[in-house]
Amino acid sequence: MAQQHSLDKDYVGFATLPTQVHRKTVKKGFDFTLLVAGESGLGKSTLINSLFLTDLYRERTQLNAEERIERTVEISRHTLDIEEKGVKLKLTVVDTPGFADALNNTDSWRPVSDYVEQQFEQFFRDESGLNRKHLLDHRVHCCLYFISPYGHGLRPIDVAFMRALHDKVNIVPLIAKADTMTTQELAAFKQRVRDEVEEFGIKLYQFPECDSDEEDDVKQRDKELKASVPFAVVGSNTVVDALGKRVRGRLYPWGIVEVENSSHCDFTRLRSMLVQTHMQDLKDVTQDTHYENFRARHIHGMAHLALRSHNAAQREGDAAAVATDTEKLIREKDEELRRMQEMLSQMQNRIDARRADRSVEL
Ligand SMILES: Nc1nc2c(ncn2[C@@H]2O[C@H](COP(=O)(O)OP(=O)(O)OP(=O)(O)O)[C@@H](O)[C@H]2O)c(=O)[nH]1
Ligand SMILES: [Mg+2]
Repeated sequence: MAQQHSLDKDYVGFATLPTQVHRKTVKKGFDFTLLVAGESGLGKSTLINSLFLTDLYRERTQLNAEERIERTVEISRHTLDIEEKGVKLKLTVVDTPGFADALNNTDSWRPVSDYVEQQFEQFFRDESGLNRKHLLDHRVHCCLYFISPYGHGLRPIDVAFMRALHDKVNIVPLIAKADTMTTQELAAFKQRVRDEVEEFGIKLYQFPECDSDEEDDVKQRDKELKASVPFAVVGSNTVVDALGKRVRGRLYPWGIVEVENSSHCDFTRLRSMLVQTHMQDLKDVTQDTHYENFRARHIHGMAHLALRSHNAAQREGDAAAVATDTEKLIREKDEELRRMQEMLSQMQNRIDARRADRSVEL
């Protein structure tokens, strides 16, 4: 498969983005923000590095066990400018190291949820401000949520996290370290996760329907993609030798698990979904659904707050507050009137001066 071949080589595949959107955007470049979340040690950083063929965490030092237990949720943002076939992509990866590894995990999702909200707030402020031309958009377009392969499906923390975030961000669930399961175990695990997602009313990112006029192989790939959810992934930053071929993989005494082999895991399906086929849709859903919901909530919240303080001022007979408002309004109107009068008298002076000039000439 030509596309598979290109994925196995030296680039990640976002050069197809121009076909996803209008050419004008190509010049400006694309931006995309991905957030990874899940328990510590599930391979989030490793997978991100594998996805974009880069080492985002070169300077990172390993924490000892004691620090891990005491650490709470931390959030870090890495921005990466990558260029492929003349197409620029500004990729931002938001990592949540240590998620759920503290002893008390109640509300572990809150910092991530707050982070997502803050990005909306920032965008809302910038969008309605004067600096619209240089708008920085850090809104999270996709959240890759890592599910531990060691449990029996979703754990309460997974359910709580996804339910808390599903109205704010596109959630794409992943089964971490899929190399720790056999093919049958993996299939059963995936089914259990799908059932539990349904049972707990979790709203995952919905892949759009494939156009009916698409070619058969596109339809087939789309079907496979949807059937792969939750994506089983394997990450590795080492290149190993597989029958004379250098591949990104994990070397075991009994053989090699190849990260980019679609019969070993869903890594390539996930990557091509993110960068080749669904990046624009993830951004559209973020803008049209999640951001619009935020805006509505935010504006409603602001109006509610204003109304409440107004009512409170009135109810408590706090005439002073109302009077201050009225006074302020009168002062503003006065000022406006004064400026207009000034302008008028200047105009009158100019007209008078011109008339005087003309009568001298005559
Ligand atoms: N078996 C297996 N091990 C993996 C995989 N991905 C990463 N690892 C290993 O798991 C360990 C933790 O990987 P990280 O990428 O640091 O995990 P993380 O989720 O970023 O952890 P925190 O940053 O602490 O939240 C490392 O020793 C990796 O080599 C995988 O797919 N399979
Ligand atoms: Mg990490």
